[in-house]
Amino acid sequence: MRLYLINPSNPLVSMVKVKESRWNRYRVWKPLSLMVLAGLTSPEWEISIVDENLGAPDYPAMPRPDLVGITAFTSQANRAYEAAAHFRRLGVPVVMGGIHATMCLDEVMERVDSVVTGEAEGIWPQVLEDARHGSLKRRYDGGHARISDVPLARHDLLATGYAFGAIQTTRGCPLNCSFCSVTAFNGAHYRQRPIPDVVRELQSVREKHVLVVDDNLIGTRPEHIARAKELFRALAQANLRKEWVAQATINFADDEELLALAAKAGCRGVFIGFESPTPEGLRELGKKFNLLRGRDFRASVRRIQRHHILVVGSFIIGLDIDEPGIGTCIAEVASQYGVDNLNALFLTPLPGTRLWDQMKVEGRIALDAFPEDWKYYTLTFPVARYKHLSLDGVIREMISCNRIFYSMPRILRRVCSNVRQRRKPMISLVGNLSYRSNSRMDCTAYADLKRQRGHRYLL
Ligand code: B12
Ligand code: SF4
Repeated sequence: MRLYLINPSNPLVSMVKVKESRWNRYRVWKPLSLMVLAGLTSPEWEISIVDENLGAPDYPAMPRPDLVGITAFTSQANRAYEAAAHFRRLGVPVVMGGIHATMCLDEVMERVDSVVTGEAEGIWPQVLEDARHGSLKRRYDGGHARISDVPLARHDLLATGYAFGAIQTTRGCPLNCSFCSVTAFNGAHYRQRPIPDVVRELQSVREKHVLVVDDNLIGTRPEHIARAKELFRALAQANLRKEWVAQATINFADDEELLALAAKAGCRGVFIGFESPTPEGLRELGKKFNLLRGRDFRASVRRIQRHHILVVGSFIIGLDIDEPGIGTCIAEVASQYGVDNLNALFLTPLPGTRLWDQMKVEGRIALDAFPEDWKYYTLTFPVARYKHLSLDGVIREMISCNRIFYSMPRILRRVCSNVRQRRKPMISLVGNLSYRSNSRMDCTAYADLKRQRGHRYLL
């Protein structure tokens, strides 16, 4: 029995973009979901993982599979449907799962044979069994998996050539910010994988550099932090010589022992959502965690960096309180905080979030010719009507934010400080140049967007 597991291409991260800028090599990441599915698949299936981001596959020249499984973030949905249509024309059953299939069930059901919502661990073996007997159901619901059921992902199945490997150590997030789909999809209950499983899996990752995909590596409560420390101790003891980057909330900075252990375990960078430079903005987004009284973001960033860990700060442009000048304000605040990279994104209503419900009711989703328009849901396009910013206005804010933060003098200043503090100056330089080059390419993309969809922003 032959199974293809497909990660559809996305213009944001595909190799096409890598040809435009070689820095983009560092933005093509492994589709961990498919490696996990492969880990759940019994040996009678011969599995090929096809990552279309590595280049367009020649499906007609490939042997006919017995089953196709497709994953997709919302921004990949269109290409997912094209791939599904190709295999369905050949009479091959197609199953789709992942975040988009879960949040847009009806749309996906019209385009594939079977949909799996939620996490796959509890249901995938059943799907395969049904497929083997030619009795696939139209819909399966995996819900939230028991964390001990998460298998070791099949890292051996993907080609080399990626800059980073990938691993997951926890699922879920209790914070439920208005713009984020994680709590809606993975639940508010924070689930941590057994530490021996994580260590064993990391041993099987081929790459030296690894992305820990957890939404919040350390969690929020004392028992979460205690477990994170235990994990870091185990990783250090296993001496795997991996260097990794992860996502965490700002409380990562509050515990010196945690930081020291993380660094010892190989942590070299952390991605932190600051989201908005003002308390009003944080309240609007429901990011209450960042509102802790007395929190000094600059001091927090410095504490993390003292452990030779790079900090990437993420901010969102287009909030209801954002007015002209927000782009400059974010660039200045991010520089004041001292982050090594700034990742500025447009406020985007993703299906399944509270923000989606609110904007839909208010008639503010401008790009809503679905499924075609999903390709713009990369957070790098303004897809909504913003309260105080027109289409041109919000684009101007994004451009000025990136121009200021990624000006050559500021990049050089940051890299010099990385050299002084012995904090991976080469990685910092590559990161800064990659963001700079992409923000330049984005300007062309905005011009195309305005030409093709500009009229849709007028109320
Ligand atoms: C790692 C990650 C990335 C990596 C991508 C790596 C990759 N190629 O997969 C990078 C950094 C590149 C990335 C980029 C983006 N990401 Co991202 N990312 C994540 C993150 C943190 C973890 C994903 C992951 O690997 N999880 C671990 C695996 C095991 O879980 P899983 O993918 O959910 O898979 C399970 C189930 O969904 C299911 N399943 C999945 N696929 C399939 C397929 C079949 C057939 C079946 C049966 C089951 C099934 O089974 C799996 C096992 O239980 C998630 C948050 C999250 N918790 O999911 C956000 C998340 C997926 N990203 C998100 C977004 C918005 C993006 C971007 C569009 C924007 C951005 N700038 O961040 C870009 C664009 C990417 C693109 N390709 O278009 C949103 C997606 C929301 C949505 N509706 O699409 C999420 C949910 C975060 C959020 N804040 O809401 N991302
Ligand atoms: S943005 Fe981060 S902290 Fe907020 S719900 Fe999503 S994963 Fe949790």
